[in-house]
Amino acid sequence: MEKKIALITGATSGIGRATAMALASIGFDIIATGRRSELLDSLGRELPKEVRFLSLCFDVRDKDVVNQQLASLPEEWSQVDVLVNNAGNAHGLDPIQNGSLTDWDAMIDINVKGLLYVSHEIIPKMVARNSGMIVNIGSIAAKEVYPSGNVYCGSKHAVDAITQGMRMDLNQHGIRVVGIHPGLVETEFSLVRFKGDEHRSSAVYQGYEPLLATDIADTIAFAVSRPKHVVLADIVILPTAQASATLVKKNN
Ligand code: NDP
Ligand code: 8X3
Repeated sequence: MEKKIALITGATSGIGRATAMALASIGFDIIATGRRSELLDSLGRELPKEVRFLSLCFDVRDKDVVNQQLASLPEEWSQVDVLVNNAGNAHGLDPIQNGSLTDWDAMIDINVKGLLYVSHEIIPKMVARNSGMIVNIGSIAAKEVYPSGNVYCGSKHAVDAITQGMRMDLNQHGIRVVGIHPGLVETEFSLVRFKGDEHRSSAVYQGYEPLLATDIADTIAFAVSRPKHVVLADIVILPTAQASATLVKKNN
């Protein structure tokens, strides 16, 4: 049987990296993207030898580069069966009146426009084949809003709306669209949000057991391996200690 290809954005760390490993372990060849080429290289070295691996180093904010990288995929990589739109982050956690335009641009440009730029290159080829799956990584912040989460929550609500829209428009082409919405997962997420402040970022995950990137990756692997007549359309995954975006039971 011909091996299938998964393209995972933001595969240099956290959920994306774990997803690349999980999909490789269930038989996918992997296209991994991100901006840190050395981390893409180390992912390639960790994958089993029988897994074909292509790394593409680019910033999802640059639509010309996204087009250049994805429109001209080598023939043997051009049929992407599963696209995991994972690249994204929060930048800052400030009340709206103190918000930074740079942070707002980053979140809208990466989480929303970046997802669209990548999808724009891949979807037409799926439509031409009447086959494929798109997994969009939203968040509990796509379902709820929390204080000072304003623009991040807005960007993830947009991902949720775009995911629903994709499912409607691609339905007639047999393309399955999955929304995955994690709660608190311990990755580099908070380190990026708090601009490298390790003390502040590690505090986010103290006093309870957060999700691991592998918890999300395992769920994605389960979703992509369902039979063709099944789509896990919308999945919220929380740590047991978390009841909502604002309610986490801590042991202190
Ligand atoms: P990480 O910071 O560990 O990973 C983020 C990934 O996105 C990295 O691989 C990073 O790669 C990539 N990325 C960020 N900006 C860009 C860019 N401009 N161009 C290309 N790639 C980029 O965080 P997570 O693994 O936690 O986050 C993955 C997704 O999960 C995000 O969409 C996030 O919003 C979502 N999420 C995370 C949760 C959490 O609690 N951790 C909960 C809910 C959702 P590089 O820096 O090399 O470019
Ligand atoms: C990441 C989870 O609650 O920090 O999307 O927004 S949260």
